[in-house]
Amino acid sequence: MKKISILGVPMDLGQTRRGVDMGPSAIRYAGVLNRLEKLDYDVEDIGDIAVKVDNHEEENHTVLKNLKAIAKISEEIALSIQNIIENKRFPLLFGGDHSIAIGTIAGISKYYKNLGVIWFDAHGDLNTEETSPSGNIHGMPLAASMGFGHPLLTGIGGYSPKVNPENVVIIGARDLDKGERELIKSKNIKVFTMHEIDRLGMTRVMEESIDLLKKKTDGVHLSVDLDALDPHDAPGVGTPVLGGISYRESHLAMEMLEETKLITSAEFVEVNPILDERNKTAEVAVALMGSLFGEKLL
Ligand code: 5AB
Ligand code: MN
Ligand code: MN
Ligand code: MN
Repeated sequence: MKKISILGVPMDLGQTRRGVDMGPSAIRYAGVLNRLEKLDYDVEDIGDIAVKVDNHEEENHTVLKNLKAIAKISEEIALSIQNIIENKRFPLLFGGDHSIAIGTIAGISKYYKNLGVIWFDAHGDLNTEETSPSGNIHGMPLAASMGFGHPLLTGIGGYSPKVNPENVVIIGARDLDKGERELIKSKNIKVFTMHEIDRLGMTRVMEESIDLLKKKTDGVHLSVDLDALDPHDAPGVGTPVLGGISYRESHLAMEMLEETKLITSAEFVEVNPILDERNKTAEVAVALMGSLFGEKLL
């Protein structure tokens, strides 16, 4: 597909650090449009989804912060995505915090019988209301997409689940909560932690991931949380964890995905320019998009 539609979601309600709502601007400022147009794509930027919270509407008998606002915005994301797909364009989203993935996947999954998901992240994002140590919904989108969690989050788009746990691959994990480990084991979710990346190398990790998803899925969504990378390479994130994926390893991963043409939608999330060093993390995100869409070194 040679047509891309960019959608920004300046969401910061899924966590408590200020600034991640400026992620879409930072990524645009880092030159994403130019970069993709140079690769001969027809790129359309449809702007940002409005993010608002009405504190009177939120209930205090749930630990889930900003639950109603996030559910409402997720429905809007899902509708925008459907529009993009119906126009036969590739949906490319800029976050915002990772809670936006609930809406993204809800919109995308309608068009695929057997959607796969590749989740680059230091975290599992597999918490539910019961297991979350923080109440922050950006730690829950992958669980919600598989049908685990609060009905207001799992039911976006009017159906659940969106993704079969067998079609999910997590890459880069190094900070998993107890409840997340239990869900990984009980649902048999494929996780390449930093240990496997160190041990097997990114080449083999990507070969195995691609192999697994190619066989049984009819579309694959790529969700990149910039905190998957090592904080030295991507410092502008709200929940950095030492010992992450290197700049080159992350590029290799994108290059291998590009070679296989496996990816049918993508999002880049958790870029927080206030915590960043001179827009470095947004620039890394844009460089990764370059590789994902076919930039070559030679
Ligand atoms: B991110 C934590 N597991 O649930 C939680 O950045 C962190 O989207 C979640 O991966 C990090 O609060 C969410 C401790
Ligand atoms: Mn993360
Ligand atoms: Mn995440
Ligand atoms: Mn984070």
